[in-house]
Amino acid sequence: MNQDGNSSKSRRQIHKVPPPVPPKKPRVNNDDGSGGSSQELSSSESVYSVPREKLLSCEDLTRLPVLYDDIVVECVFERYSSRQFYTWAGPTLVACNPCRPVPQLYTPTLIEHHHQQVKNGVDHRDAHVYSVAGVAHHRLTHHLGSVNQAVLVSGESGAGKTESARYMLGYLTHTETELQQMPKSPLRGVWRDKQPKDIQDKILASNPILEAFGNAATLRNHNSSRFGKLLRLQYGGCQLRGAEIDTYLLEKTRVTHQPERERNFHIFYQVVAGIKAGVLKNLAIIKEQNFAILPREVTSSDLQNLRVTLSAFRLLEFSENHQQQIFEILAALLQLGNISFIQGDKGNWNINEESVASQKAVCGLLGLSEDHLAESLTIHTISVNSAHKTSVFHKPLERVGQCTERRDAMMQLLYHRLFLHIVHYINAKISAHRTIWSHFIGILDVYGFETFERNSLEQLCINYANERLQQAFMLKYLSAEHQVMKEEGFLGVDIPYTDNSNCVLALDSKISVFTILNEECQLKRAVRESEACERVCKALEHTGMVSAPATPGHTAGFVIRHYAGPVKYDAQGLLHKNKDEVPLEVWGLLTESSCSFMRNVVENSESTDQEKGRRTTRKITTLSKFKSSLDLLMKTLQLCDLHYVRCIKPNAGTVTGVVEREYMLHQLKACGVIETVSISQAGYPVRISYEDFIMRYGHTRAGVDATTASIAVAKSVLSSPSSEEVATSLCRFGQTRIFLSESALYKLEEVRKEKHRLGATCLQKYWRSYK
Ligand code: AD9
Ligand code: MG
Repeated sequence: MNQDGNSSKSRRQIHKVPPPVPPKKPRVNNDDGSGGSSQELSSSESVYSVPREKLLSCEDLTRLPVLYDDIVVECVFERYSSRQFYTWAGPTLVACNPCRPVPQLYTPTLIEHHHQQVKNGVDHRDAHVYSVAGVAHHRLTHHLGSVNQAVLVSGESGAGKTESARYMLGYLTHTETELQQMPKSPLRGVWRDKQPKDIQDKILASNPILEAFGNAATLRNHNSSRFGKLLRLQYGGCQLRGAEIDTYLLEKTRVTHQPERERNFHIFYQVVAGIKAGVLKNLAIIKEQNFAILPREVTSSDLQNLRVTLSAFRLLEFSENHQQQIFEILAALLQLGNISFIQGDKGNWNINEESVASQKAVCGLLGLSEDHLAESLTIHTISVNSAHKTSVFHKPLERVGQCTERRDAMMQLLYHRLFLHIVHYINAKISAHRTIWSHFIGILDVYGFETFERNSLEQLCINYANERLQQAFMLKYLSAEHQVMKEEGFLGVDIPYTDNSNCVLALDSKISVFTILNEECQLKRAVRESEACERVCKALEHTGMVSAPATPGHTAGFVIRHYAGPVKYDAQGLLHKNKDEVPLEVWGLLTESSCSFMRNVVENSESTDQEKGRRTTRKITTLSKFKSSLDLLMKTLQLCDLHYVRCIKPNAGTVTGVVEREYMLHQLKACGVIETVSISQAGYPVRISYEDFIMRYGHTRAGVDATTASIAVAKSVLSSPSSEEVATSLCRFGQTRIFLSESALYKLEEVRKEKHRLGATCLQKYWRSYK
């Protein structure tokens, strides 16, 4: 029995036998630190001969003696089975979701342990998400001129991205507190405007609020993030000064439509639970009322979570009045969802008598006139411009679907704007003034690659984001590494990798899926969505990345060959969602509200001219907005040192104790871990030009001519007694740069620091004592 009381026998039942014939020849890791060379196994050697003990103790996949896909997954699998949920793949951390609480993995003692490991520069740090946060923090505060840091957390839905991001934030805020409290800390007492603990608590409090408004229970994850998030922790003078949150693509359609057996955003259930328990009052809702937009039951944990949300609101200085105004909008949304329509004598549509109470409640809560609300939802207003005047005509909507579409558009707009308002307000409370911070550590938690039976615009955006991040990963890491190895003259290093740039081009270049779908949305005439998809297929078939759905009679759409596998996107709803139009009638209604808070929420800076009812020649589509926000994100990431946490789910249903090996392998391949393993064995993470190297470390060695940068001079710097170890095993000399391991860098930095302290004359003495 292991610590969880699970017998190893039960695990074995799902331990599948690996395929007998490997599809590729495995590489043998020569493990001598020289890196680069790879050999083929002789036919007599078995690829399955790595003993279990060796797999279990192998904390870094790049140190496996046999670098073969099945062995890599076997190693992750065996470690997972023995409760070792983290494994390195070179600099990337593979984080397997334990699918159960493991509090002993996330204690202050462990934070301290990892902090010390990073600080002491030990070469082999324990695999843990704390270590990733620790290295990012250490690089920002200690190394070679601070550089912004970003940790990219990726993986499928339910793989553990949000939890990993939360633990990293926990590490960074905890470490900060420790630093502040150290008696001799240079940071003690430097805070003027805000207390450090105060700002940390506020940053932490942003999580429960954003999760209440942006997360929902789905079939894959009971707390699924329905938006992407980049948290940037702002540092000035090595101390945490504040933070800023960027959000991406909130799944606003969930407010009105939830997939079967899934829930709406948590906050709606919290509001209803709060009303029932008498915690929330004066929201024009009676305790017994049911709501069409809440498909599943309110549970006792919703009330508990409401209390957490409320205390986070208080911590972030949302006044009682402000909170009440937010809850009023949420209550109005619940009531709006209950408004239905009935056909009148003349074929026109009216608000159903049964929902008049809801209509009254909505108007009371949002400061609207009842007639204006009814009109906006059921009547089409047409303005015709002639030479002298503009004439306005009213025409009743003909189909009930048009009325519900109006109502849904209003609800989605209102909820999305409320979400943005809350993010904006939180940012105002937690972000530091630009003059007191210079660098940041970003933690990016975005939705992983998605493929369902039916995929729509949301999946297209999400998968596009993943393609871009994967591309950044490859450009900045894989292909760059490849290039560097070649340029530096490390021959024999041939690193094959999957280049997804063709897919990205097919999605967003001049003639691409995005531009064609956007063009179709600009047309004045109504366009059939299936025809638009046919155009996409025809125009892009030659790229090999886009094709028509294979099965005849299948619903219209197109298939894209993503790096993680092909995905078929349905035509239905694609253009409608891309247009994302707010009917002018709805816009007019909301902006004429007597409630100034509501008007402010709706008319925030993100409103486009088009939404404000102004005439524009081009419509801003969902795809173009999303692409712009991603371009901005990629620009930000380009200025950062990137760190990767690849989250892996042991099984599709996130069930405790079940491990599906094939499924794990699929994820390891899809997120590039397998490729990272091949590449990482070839290089050393720290690379410095000879010029910089000599400038920084040249004067630590007496007799070195620090004005000449060359391999020979660099070698002589490293030829001191204390650096012999560095010279022989922890560095390599390329054509233009020196390649160092983390521990080599640490040793050199120590020597340098000591040199400054002791002065040049004492240096020789230091060399001896250091040894
Ligand atoms: V989604 O794309 O937002 O749907 P995530 O964010 O990848 O997804 P999340 O972090 O929410 O997944 O994790 C899903 C669930 O797995 C959590 O609610 C926990 O129950 C469980 N989990 C994930 N990571 C850990 C962990 N390190 N320790 C314990 C975990 N449980
Ligand atoms: Mg999440």
